Amino acid sequence: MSNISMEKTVDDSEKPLFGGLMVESTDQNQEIVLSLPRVKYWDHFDLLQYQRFWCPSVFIHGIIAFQKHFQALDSDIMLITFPKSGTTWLKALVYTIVNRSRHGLESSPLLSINPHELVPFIDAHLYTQNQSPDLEDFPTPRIFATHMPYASLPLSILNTNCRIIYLCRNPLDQFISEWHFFHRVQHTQTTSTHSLDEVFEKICQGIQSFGPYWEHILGFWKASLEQPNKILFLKYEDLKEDNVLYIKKIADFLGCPFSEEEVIQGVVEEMSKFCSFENMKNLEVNKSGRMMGHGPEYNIYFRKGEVGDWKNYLTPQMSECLEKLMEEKLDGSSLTFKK
Ligand code: PAP
Repeated sequence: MSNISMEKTVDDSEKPLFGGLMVESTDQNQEIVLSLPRVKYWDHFDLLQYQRFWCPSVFIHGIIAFQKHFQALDSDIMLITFPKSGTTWLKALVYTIVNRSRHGLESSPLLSINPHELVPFIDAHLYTQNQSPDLEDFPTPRIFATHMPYASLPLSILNTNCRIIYLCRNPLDQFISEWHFFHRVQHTQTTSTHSLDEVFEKICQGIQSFGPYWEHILGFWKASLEQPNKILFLKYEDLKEDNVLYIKKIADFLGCPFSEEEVIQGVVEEMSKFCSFENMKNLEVNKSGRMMGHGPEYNIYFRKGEVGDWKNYLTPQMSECLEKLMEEKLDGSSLTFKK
């Protein structure tokens, strides 16, 4: 990996990309962070090789604090995704399913609050802003999100009955979605560009936020086979193909199945329409708001919402290369993706 630098300084220009203030690190954490291999990624942050994954430098202190201090409750729900695999959508769906007896769709908080605020990233938001965030006030069940790989989750998540819903996406669309996202974020802050080829080469080496992608997927896939009652493993393409079926599966998994009456009344179909790309994208809050007030604009979380958009960007050589790589890495797992 030629472009890994062992530079041991922290770049003062790193900004809290997703809004909010960053926590002060302890001397001990700072020492750990300075010893990690570092690569340049996008302009506003580097990646640090931490516990077998590439951690965005802007989140490292929040991630360490989360690992050290988070105490999961049996009733907690963790939404875990590889970035750009439909996190925003999953947050809206689970929030709506779980809170359906509190608010009907016509009075849903999602009409005026972006899913990322209702279901925060626990490491990148809560523990990045404060080493001991107050988590008491979250309504039960608490719903949190993270992009962390299975092997690096805090032990209390694994040792309690807290449930995990994992969502991933075909790697070709994931890559294109991430590339667009960082371009959009970057263009609002700097003028430099990163070519598709340049970023593609990196991801094929496993160098991307929370990558390697294949390790992330395999970690949750294997764990979900061993503990199907704890981990529900989902794919973006399946959710697109039969959203109603998967809304029911999520509700069953979380122990709040839809009643026969709800099904007859069409509650599930209504929920699916409410959380759809078209509906969410056109809500005023998602057109004009920003992550935590001054992070990325929310509209960049709603780009196209399709399966197969990679065909508009990748050459046949690139798609074949990435597909072959994923096949090799996922060999023997029986995991495949629709494209
Ligand atoms: P995150 O992991 O950084 O939070 P995430 O929400 O996973 O981001 O990624 C956004 C992707 O989900 C976008 O995909 P695209 O670039 O291929 O278009 C976005 O369009 C898609 N997305 C957001 N909301 C929905 C939705 N309600 N239904 C389907 N796709 C959605």
